[in-house]
Amino acid sequence: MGLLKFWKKKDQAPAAEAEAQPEPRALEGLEAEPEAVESAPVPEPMAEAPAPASQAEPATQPVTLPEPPEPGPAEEPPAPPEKKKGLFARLAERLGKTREKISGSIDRLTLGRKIDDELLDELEEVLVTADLGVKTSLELIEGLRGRVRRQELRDAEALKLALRAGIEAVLTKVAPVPSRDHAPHVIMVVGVNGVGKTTTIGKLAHYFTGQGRRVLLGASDTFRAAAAEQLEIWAGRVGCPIVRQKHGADPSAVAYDAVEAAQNRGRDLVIIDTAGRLHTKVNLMEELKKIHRVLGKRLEGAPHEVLLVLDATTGQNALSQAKLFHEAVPLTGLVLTKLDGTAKGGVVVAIAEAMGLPICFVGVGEALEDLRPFDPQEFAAAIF
Ligand SMILES: Nc1nc2c(ncn2[C@@H]2O[C@H](COP(=O)(O)OP(=O)(O)O)[C@@H](O)[C@H]2O)c(=O)[nH]1
Ligand SMILES: [Mg+2]
Repeated sequence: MGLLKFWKKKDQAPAAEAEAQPEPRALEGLEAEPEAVESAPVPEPMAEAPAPASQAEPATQPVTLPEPPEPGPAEEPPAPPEKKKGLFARLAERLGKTREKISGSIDRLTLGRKIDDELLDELEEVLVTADLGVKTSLELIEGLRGRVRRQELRDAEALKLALRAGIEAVLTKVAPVPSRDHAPHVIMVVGVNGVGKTTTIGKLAHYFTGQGRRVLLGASDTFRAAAAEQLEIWAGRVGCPIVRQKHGADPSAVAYDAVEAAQNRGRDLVIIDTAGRLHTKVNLMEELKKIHRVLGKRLEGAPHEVLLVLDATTGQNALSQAKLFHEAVPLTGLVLTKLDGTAKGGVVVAIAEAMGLPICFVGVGEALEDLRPFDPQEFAAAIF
């Protein structure tokens, strides 16, 4: 059984969490200029083996933060079946723009028209503009042509159902994550600046803690000023320890120390945050490779997962990012964020098809509970 299955095992609905979120960050591309923090120490050229934390700098401080206060007695505790329904309704609601783009366009397109080849050509265009990608859209439409000619799909509803099944099939084709049996399990999280890595890590920590995992976070984005503080805020919300060093420290050393701390403290899941931008793109990729290598030195087989976080609002651009990161570190799965408030949710389908990687989680908002294990059926249902 894959880890993905494990992730999906318990579809829990955590307590609502609506406090202030970390500072919003602008989305920036890989090519972006270096961050304008003049006084910031430049990350040093990295030594192969990370120096023991005690050598040059103050020791890495694993900080155990107090458990957040238990929520008071809920006034109307929702019954479990309702809760489940509520979550689905919520996903459907968050994906409203994508649904409007795909499902709404099909309604308008088919209004008072015969469903024929010509209509299918126009439908293909709709799918492309909904960011399903040219190749995927073409394949989906070709899959429908025979049935349309045989007049099996006579109305918009039948057409949508067929398309939904096609999309589900594309999403389900994706390989499951191989199962792993070890502790701590190490997840390295990568992605361009502003896609939502740190936020996602906070949500992941919350999700896994809810599953009874003992999580520890590693703040290896030492490049962006205040990145570690941002992660620390999330750790505080979730109530899990974090390993961090000062701004500009060697990210690999932080990652190394995080795994060590997890081993010493009996934590069974380590999630490592990384930078999304360095002085150059080459630097960034080299740094990620090094973190990957150093993690493996500390613990054989680590990192067990490398999750790439992609911002769904960037549409097809996400695909080129995925390819770039995949060349640097072997990705094992994807997390798509910001599916709320974008009409480009169809990019999920394009990416799943192109990368052959599992989409492990989707982010549908900024709060702690706005991360969901990805479920192809549920997703396809939510966009139709
Ligand atoms: N609407 C929405 N915003 C998100 C989501 N995930 C992250 N964000 C926001 O995206 C911004 C950048 O997030 P951050 O975690 O700092 O990105 P990082 O640079 O990749 O670490 C923040 O304002 C987050 O609140 C999501 O699923 N939906
Ligand atoms: Mg970050």
